[in-house]
Amino acid sequence: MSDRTQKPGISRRGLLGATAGTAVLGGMGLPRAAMLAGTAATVGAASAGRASASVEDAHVAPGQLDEYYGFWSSGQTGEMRILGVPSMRELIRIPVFNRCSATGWGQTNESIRIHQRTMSDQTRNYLAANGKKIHDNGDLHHVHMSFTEGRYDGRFLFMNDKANTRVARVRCDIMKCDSILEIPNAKAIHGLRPQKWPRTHYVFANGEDEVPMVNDGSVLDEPSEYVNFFTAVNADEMEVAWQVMVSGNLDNTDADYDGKYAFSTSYNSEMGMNLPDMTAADMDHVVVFNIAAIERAIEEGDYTELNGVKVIDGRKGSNKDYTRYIPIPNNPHGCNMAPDKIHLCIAGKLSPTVSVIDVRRVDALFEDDDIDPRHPVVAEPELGLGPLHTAFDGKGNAYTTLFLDSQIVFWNIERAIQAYNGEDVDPIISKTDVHYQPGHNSTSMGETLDADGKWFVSMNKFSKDRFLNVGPLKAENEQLFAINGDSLELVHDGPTFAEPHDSILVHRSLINPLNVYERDDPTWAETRAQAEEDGVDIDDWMDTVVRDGDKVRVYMSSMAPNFSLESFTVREGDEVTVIVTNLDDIDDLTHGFCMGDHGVAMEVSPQQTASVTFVAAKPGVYWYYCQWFCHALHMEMRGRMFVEPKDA
Ligand code: CUK
Ligand code: CUA
Ligand code: CA
Repeated sequence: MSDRTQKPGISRRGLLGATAGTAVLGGMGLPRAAMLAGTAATVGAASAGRASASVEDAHVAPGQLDEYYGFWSSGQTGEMRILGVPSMRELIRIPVFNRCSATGWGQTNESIRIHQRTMSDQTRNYLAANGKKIHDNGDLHHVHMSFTEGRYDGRFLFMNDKANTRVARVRCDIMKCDSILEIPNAKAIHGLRPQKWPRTHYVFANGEDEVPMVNDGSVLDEPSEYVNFFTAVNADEMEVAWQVMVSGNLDNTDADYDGKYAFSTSYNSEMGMNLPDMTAADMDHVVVFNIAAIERAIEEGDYTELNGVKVIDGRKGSNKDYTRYIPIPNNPHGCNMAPDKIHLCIAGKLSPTVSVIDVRRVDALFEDDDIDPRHPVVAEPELGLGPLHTAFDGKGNAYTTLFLDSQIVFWNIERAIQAYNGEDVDPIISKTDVHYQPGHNSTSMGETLDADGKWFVSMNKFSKDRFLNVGPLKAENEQLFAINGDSLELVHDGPTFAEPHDSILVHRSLINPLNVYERDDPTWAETRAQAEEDGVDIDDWMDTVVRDGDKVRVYMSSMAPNFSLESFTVREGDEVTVIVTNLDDIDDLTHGFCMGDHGVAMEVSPQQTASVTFVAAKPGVYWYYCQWFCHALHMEMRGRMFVEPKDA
């Protein structure tokens, strides 16, 4: 252990692994041209010369690094996970909407500020009435990276919370959530996608659940008064840019490669309030959002303001150029734009079909009022039972999950178009069994112009008998396949806790996180401002206790294997804030701070400042300790808090 405290500066792997491309991409806020040059060069080099992958390629020996980062959503666990692909080793979990015992996410002042920045008064009051400051659950379905000109730019990851109607952002330089945005008006943010072209200025987010336009209790069981909202989030500011009121509900969404349109599936065009009503119609629809027309409406003032948001009426029959509705069978679900820049695949769910929309034919819907609203549909292959989502290999092929059949259909888009035009061709190349009931799937770089057709992941909702029995609640199962010629070869079963919902596979050349925080990181800007007021320099060794009425601020540093304070004293009932800076500045030397018997713990990574606040309500002696194994003398890295009785 002791050699870890010698400061190597830069690791051997860092030196060996660095290329011009990764070095350029590592910095945030670099000129776009530089980032793009880096992207094209490194991805091109990595994927050149090989069209597909094989079983042998899946073996990543101990000590070797994976070629792809997999960014995974976790469904009802509310966190993001990072896996290495193709090894499928889980590398780390990034808490976002959930509370995390290890890192203190949802408990540190820094993370609570991120949670509360855009919190509405209703939410704040609701939480306060329940003795809470934040929601500590979330339902994170979809993780997507920011784009520049149709390619991942390595800056941010965006994700939804269906449970509490939020959108969050993770910074890829530190792999931490830096923003959580509560979306007004809409309910249950489900489908989420960043704009691909020219860059991710917007993140599009679908509201799935129908509610009264003003949801204050004045309207209850009157579904005819209910509406749904499509939201464009300004991805740079993490603020709502605008919303569009739509007919029917909204499920999944994607954007084109031209920056003209976004598309959303709707399974409840009926506006039903129960299952029979939601599935009554043969046709539901895809809503097309005309971005330029909507932006013009905002400029020209054709909106109403609702809870501080500019809302445009894009409902059927509003006869404006903001939206169009394309009829699609039957409770459609997945919405996936192909990297050929032309074809959008809509999975039929209750219909055994995938409807292929040619986005070049969408213009006509806005130009010609008498046109068949299905004019953009150029193929509708029948693939099997329960099609949910489609992924792509960049070679004109598509891979669709069949939930009910527990299969992946590997099919060709061009051949599906030929069949739709009456030619005698079968678009299906092969079908592969998966275990069991797949929802999402993903391919390496598959939702970008760099789709490379090497790896395929099926995220399955059931594992059934696939693993040792662990009781009534079973693991779920994500399976990795090598895309090998005309078939998918299973190379890995990955049991996971709830739930392997969705993922993206990003070439490692695009990601280069920091090993050590930069001291001017904005995460603790407010903590720094408070320290300056208290005359404490949080960048330096600090061992100061500041009393401010019944508030006490305890400033301490950590440097393996010591805290700067071996004890401090407070009075019963004081509100105590402990601020810790980790002054160690070498890779992988994280400390923690845990206050025993107070339910308080947090991560303090190299060069990070973190703080946590609690009320010292129990007189006595309490030990605080470093809860992150850091040194041979980690167990000894502890100190005492003395809580004096109030009347002493
Ligand atoms: S939705 Cu779950 S399987 Cu929430 Cu991405 Cu399709
Ligand atoms: Cu510091 Cu363990
Ligand atoms: Ca329906």
